[in-house]
Amino acid sequence: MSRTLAILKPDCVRRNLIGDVVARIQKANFKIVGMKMIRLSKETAGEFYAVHRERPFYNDLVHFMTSGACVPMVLEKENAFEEFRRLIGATDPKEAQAGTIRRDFAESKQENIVHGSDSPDNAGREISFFFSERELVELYSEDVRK
Ligand code: 3AN
Repeated sequence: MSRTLAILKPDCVRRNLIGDVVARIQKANFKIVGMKMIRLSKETAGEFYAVHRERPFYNDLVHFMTSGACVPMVLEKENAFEEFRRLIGATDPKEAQAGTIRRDFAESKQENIVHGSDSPDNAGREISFFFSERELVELYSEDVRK
């Protein structure tokens, strides 16, 4: 079992698509072990996307990611990061395969509904960027009602 970080981006939240996207994620058998709603500051969004600092779209990306609420989630599945990248599809929704989340919901390369970590190392880094260990649910420990 491995974990990956997903972020439902401000376009997803603004367009009332949280439920639709979460349904796709659950239908694909990911287990949600962490989830919250946040509004990113310019500093936090800039730090999260620091690898893209030199790219021409960096300022617009930070502006977009701070434009409304986001929903970061920690997802668990075998081969989580690969499986999730497959479920969301290519960065550009026009290039994303039929049936992927971005193909079905996204409007542009920038406003593309959802983020997914692109390697196991980045998944680890990105999960700890948004969540402390105590915010993540232990799904497989004993039933807490007992
Ligand atoms: P992905 O999210 O598919 O891993 P990255 O990591 O290359 O894509 O890019 C991070 C984010 O930057 C994308 N999710 C998208 O919002 C934005 N982005 C990437 N490429 C472009 C582009 N050419 N024009 C505008 N925004 C872009």
